[in-house]
Amino acid sequence: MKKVITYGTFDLLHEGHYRLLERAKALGDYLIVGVTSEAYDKARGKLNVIDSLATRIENVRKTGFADEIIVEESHGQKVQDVKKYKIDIFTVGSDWTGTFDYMKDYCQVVYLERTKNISSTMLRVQNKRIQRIGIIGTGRIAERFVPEAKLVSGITTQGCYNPHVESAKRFAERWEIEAYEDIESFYGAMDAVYIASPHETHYAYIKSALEHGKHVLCEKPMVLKAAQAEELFRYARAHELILFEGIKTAYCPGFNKLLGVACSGIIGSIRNVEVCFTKLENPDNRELTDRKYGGSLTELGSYVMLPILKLFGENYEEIRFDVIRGENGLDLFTKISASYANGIATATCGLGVKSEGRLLIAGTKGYMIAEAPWWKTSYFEVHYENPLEVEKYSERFLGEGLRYEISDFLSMINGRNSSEFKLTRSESVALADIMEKFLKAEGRAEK
Ligand code: C2G
Repeated sequence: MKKVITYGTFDLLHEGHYRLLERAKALGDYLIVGVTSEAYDKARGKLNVIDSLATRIENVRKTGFADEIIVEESHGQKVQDVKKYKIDIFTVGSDWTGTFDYMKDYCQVVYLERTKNISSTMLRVQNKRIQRIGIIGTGRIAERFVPEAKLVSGITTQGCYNPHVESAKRFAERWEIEAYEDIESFYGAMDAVYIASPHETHYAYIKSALEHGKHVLCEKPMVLKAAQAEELFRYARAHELILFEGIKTAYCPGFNKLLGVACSGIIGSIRNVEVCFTKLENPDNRELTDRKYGGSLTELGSYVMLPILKLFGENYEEIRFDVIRGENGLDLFTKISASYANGIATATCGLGVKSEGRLLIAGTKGYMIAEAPWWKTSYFEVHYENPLEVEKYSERFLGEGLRYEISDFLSMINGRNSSEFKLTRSESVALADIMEKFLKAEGRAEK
C-alpha cells in the first residue's frame, strides 16, 4: 500500500486546496493530511487565519480525499511523521518547490502544480470571500509581495500586469501566476490590485483600478501631489472602496509598539525627532537615473517622514529641504527640517551617501532610540538622565514585513477598520504634499 502525506492550513477551503488534495490522493492508496494548529501557524508567521482548527479539519474531511487527518503542531514534525506513518510520498503545492527537498532523504517528494486561478464561482460556493489580488508592475518591489501575501490567509495572488509583456510573463512564470496582456481582462479577474509600478504612474493606475471597482494597495509614495491624493481618497470613499498606501513600517507591530510607548508619557513631552534612512543604490538603477521622479526623497522620504507625522502631526509651521545633488541633478542625500509649535524634527534620507540609520525621539523626561533597520522595527530602547537606566523592548518582525500591511489591507476590505489609524488618509495626503513641495523646490514639478 502506497502512503502519501500532505500538509496545509486549509483556511477558507477553496478550489486550490481541493485540487491539491484530489491529486495527492491519486498519488497513492492512503492519504494522510496534516492540518496546521493555530499555535504553529502563529509561530511560522501566517496571519489572518479565519477558520478554527476544528472547522479546517472538518472542511478537509468533507472533501472525502483524506483517509486520516492529523494535526501539524511544530516545525520539524514532518520528518517524524514520515517515519512514524511509514510514508512513501510527501507532497505539497509547487509554490513550495525546493523548500521540502530535505525530505528526499526519507521518502519521495512530489510538488504538485499550484492552482493559478481561484474562480469566483468556487468562492461563492464557499460563501466566503477570498480576495483575488493582481499586481501592476513586476519589478523588484513586486518580487517581495508574492511570498509575503502567501502568508496572509484570505488573499490569493491571482495574476500580474505590465505593459512590458515580456517582464509580466517572466514574473508570472516565476511565481506561478497568470500574466495578463490586456488590462481590462486583468481587472476582470481581480477584486483588488497591488500597484508596484514607477512612482509617476501610480496616480493613473489607482484611478483606473478604482473606476473598475477594485480595492487598491499602492506602494509608497502613493502619489506626488496632495490634490491627487485627496481626489483619489474621495473617489474611493464615495464608491466604498479601500485605497491604502503601502508604507510597510506603518503596519509593523514593533513600530506601533514604539509609537505607543513614545506617546505614553514615559519620556515626557516629545520635543525632537531625528530620523535617518540611507540605502546605497546602484547608480544605474531607476532611483538614480530618472531625472524627474528619482532621487532619495521620493524613494525614502515616506519612511523618514512617517515617525515625524505620527508623533508631531501634519501641521508643521515650516519645512525646509537641504540637498546634496549628484551630477545629473538628482538628490543623493536630503535633509528635511520641520519645525512645530512645540518641537523640531529632522528627517534624512540618502541613496548616494551612507549614514547611520536611526530613529531618535527626545522628550522632557527621557529619549527613545531605535537603530537601523528601525523601519523594520524589532527592537528599541528607552533612556533617561541616568545612563544606567535603560528599558528594552522587542517585537517580532517576520520576513520582509509586507505581510502586516497586506493583512491590514485585507481587514479593511472585509469591513474591519481597526487598522485605519496606523496610516490615516490625511497622513497620506500630507506625505504627498511634502513630495510635491520638494519636487517644486527642486524645479522638477509638473507643468
Ligand atoms: N495550494 C494550491 N493552489 C493554491 C493554493 C494552495 O495548490 N492556489 C496548495 C498549497 O501549495 C499547499 C496546500 O494547497 O500544498 C495548502 O495550502 P495552505 O492552506 O495555504 O497551507 P500552506 O501554508 O501552503 O502550508 O506545514 C504546512 C505546509 O508547509 C503547507
